Amino acid sequence: MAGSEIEVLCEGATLLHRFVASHAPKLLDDVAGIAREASFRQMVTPGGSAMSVAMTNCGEVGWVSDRRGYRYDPLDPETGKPWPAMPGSFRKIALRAAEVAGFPDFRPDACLINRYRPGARMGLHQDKDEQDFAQPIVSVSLGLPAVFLFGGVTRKQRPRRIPLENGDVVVWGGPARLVYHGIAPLAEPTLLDWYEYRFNLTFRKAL
Ligand code: MD6
Ligand code: FE
Repeated sequence: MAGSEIEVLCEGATLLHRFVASHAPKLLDDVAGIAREASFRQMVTPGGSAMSVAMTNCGEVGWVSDRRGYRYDPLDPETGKPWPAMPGSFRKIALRAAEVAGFPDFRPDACLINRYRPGARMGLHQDKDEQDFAQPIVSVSLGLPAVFLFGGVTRKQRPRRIPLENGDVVVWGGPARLVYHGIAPLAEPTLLDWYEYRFNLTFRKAL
């Protein structure tokens, strides 16, 4: 985590290049452990269509979507059981990244885990299901590369296209907390890619 390049995307949003690249195998192993208890599933939007991204969660609460809307739920609706605990490795990295980016008091209680196959995408959205917008969001990219779409606080602003690689961490908060963002359809892997999927860990203080 030492010496990685820091790029300010806008006031409040920071990209820490390759910040956790050396920890990727351990983090992916922890993802596999979580998925054994709470499997990846394609959730349904309130509009009724299945999302192309498969999701699971760890932590005190998990982000879920269904016909009724978006919410944080302490129980996995598929099993009726609490979400797996947030691994120490996850928490440590999230706190360290937040601190480096200028948010020393981050207290994440939720970690959404997204899994993208080639072709999967996430449309432009704001993260606004959390109670306290004073807390930042820490977002860790693992596996296949992706293009992050990074817009403005209104939907009208045309998004910038920011390449994200294995081990990159984006931290945003403050004036950037409600910026519109998304992920462009994931490209097919090339012969030089090691991974089959992109995983994204999104740490938040939800409650
Ligand atoms: C993703 N990320 O990277 C989707 N949201 O797979 C997000 O939606 C996101 O990266 C809030 C803050 C950072 C993010
Ligand atoms: Fe988001």
